[in-house]
Amino acid sequence: MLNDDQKARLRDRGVLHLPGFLPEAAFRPVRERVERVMLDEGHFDGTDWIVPAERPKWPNGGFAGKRIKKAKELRLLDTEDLRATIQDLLDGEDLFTFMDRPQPLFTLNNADEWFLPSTIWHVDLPRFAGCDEPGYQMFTFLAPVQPRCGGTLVVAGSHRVGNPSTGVLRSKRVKGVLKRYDTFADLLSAKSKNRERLLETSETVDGVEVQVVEFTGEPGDVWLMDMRLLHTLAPNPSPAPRLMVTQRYVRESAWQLLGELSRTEAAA
Ligand SMILES: O=C(O)CCC(=O)C(=O)O
Ligand SMILES: [Fe+2]
Repeated sequence: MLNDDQKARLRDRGVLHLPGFLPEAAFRPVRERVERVMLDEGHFDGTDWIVPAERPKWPNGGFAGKRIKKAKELRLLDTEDLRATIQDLLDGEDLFTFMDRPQPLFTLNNADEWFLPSTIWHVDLPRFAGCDEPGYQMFTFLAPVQPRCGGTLVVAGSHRVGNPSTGVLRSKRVKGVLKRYDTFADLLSAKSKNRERLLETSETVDGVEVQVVEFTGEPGDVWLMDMRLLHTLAPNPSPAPRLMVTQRYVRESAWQLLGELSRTEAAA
C-alpha cells in the first residue's frame, strides 16, 4: 500500500514513481521469454540487441508481435500487491482491465535524436463529470530505460485541468479544451517556438502546476498514472529497444460509465 504522503503526491501530480515495486520473480520470466522470442525473430543475438538494417521512423517502430503480446508470463506483472495498492487508492472498488494480461510497449531505435513530440498526445479514458480518479495505469520496464531513450511522456498535473462539469469528454475534446490554455496550445503545436520549456520548468494552468515528465527506470520499477493524464509515445534514439509494459486498471463505477457511453453511442 502507498503511505499518505505517496497518495497525496500521486493525487496532486497524477504520477508516482515506485522504484523496485515488483519482485524479480515478476519481471525476470517476462524478460527471459521476450529475449527468447527476440532471438528467434532476429532482434537479439544472445548478448546484444540487433539494430534493424532499415530503421523505422518515429512514430513507427513498435514491434511486439503476437508471440510477445500473448506471452503468459506477462500476467506475472499483474501482482496481487499491485492490484491491492491500486484498489486501496480507489476506495476498495473492484478493478476492471481492458486486456487479460499486461501489454508490451516496445519500440525499436526510430530517431536520430530525441525530441518532444507535438502529436499523439491523448488520454486513454474519456473524462466523465464527477468521476475523479477513474483508474490508474501502471507502467514498468523489462530493461533499463534511460532519459531520452523512448520512455513514455506525460504531462504531470494535466489530470486536474479541463475536466467537464457535466457530461463526458473524449480524448480529442479533452485536447480541444486543454488547447485553450497557452501552455497546452504550445505543447500540442509543432510550430510553437519554445515548447521544450515544459521539460525544464512547470507552468501554472488554471491553478494547477503542469510539467512534462518522462517515465524512466529499471526492471521492477513501477510508475502509476491517473488515467485522466495527457500522455504520448516518445522517440527512441538509443540502439537498444525500449522495453516497457503497461496495464490499465479502471474502477467499477468508471467501468459502468464507459459501458453506458458505448451503449448510448451504439444506439445513436
Ligand atoms: O508507448 C508508449 O510509451 C505510450 C503508450 C500509451 O499511450 C499507453 O500505454 O497508454
Ligand atoms: Fe495511452
